[in-house]
Amino acid sequence: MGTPASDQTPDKRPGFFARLKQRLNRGEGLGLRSLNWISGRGLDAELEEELSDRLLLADVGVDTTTRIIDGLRARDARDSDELQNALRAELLAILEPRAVPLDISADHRPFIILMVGVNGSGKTTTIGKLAHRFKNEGRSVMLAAGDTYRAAATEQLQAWGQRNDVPVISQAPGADPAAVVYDALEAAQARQTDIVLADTAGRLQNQEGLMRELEKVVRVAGRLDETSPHEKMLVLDASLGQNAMVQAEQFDAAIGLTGITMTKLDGGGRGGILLAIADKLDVPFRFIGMGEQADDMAPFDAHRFVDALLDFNAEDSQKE
Ligand SMILES: Nc1nc2c(ncn2[C@@H]2O[C@H](COP(=O)(O)OP(=O)(O)OP(=O)(O)O)[C@@H](O)[C@H]2O)c(=O)[nH]1
Ligand SMILES: [Mg+2]
Repeated sequence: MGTPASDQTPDKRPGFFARLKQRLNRGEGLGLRSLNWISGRGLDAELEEELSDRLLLADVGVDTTTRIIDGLRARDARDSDELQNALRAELLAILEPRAVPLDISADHRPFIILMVGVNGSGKTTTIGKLAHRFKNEGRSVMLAAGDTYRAAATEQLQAWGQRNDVPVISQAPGADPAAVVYDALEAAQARQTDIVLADTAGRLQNQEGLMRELEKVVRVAGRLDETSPHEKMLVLDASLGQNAMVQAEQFDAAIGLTGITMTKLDGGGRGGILLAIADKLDVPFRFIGMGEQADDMAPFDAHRFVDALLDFNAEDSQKE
């Protein structure tokens, strides 16, 4: 699969997925490199158990681990090469259907992207990164400061707005977030802006009142254009492991997610949580983030992600 041109970092650092591979495998990654892949050996009971343990440790979760092992058994690999290929195929079968890029359709202008997630997951930073990306693509962008709760949330968004030279629509602290988003939509329509990125306050998935507030933001965003928000993007901290799964399920149940961005893949998580979520929820991964800078993000690419996860050959992680 080709790499979109926008993936390339302008500096001398290794490419995004090469860095991801280094990050995920700096600790143990999926921990498969050290598995005893004895040549001529298929999937025997011992290897099956070891492999299950590694997958579970990497946040893949019981259900998905079981499914992967069952799938491997069915593929009946006779030696380590076949087994590694079979594993690659199993992981791709789970992730590939979820690698659906965010399509900023020209039919919707402004195209509204609502960012949701728990406190500190990386919503505001991801907005900054997306604004940077969209500007580079030549689109006009506006930010909506829908986090009216946290002190300094608006200032944080304004800093990203300044850095990317895009306007930020905000109101006084404590204002109704739905009203801020509505204001921004009106302004974006008037100015013919291509994309509105709407920030929201962090909230736990079990805070019922706050989840209802999010439903209201969604409803109000649909007043000017009933298809809006065009993207309801959950931002998930990949280092939270299985906890991220609960968040994904509950945010999806509350507002019907259309996309997920995984952040903090540099944060010590092993990346297996993406497999667990992809296996359980029919919501595509749009982007993955790995750092705090504007270009520390890339569209999700299932092949390259699986490649980074598996890292069977140490020498592979040096190239790319
Ligand atoms: N290492 C790392 N840090 C990140 C990443 N994304 C965001 N951060 C940092 O995580 C912290 C929280 O990020 P924010 O973007 O403020 O998160 P938020 O979801 O907007 O947080 P609230 O508004 O408080 O709910 C900040 O210090 C970010 O710089 C990432 O991919 N990797
Ligand atoms: Mg924020």
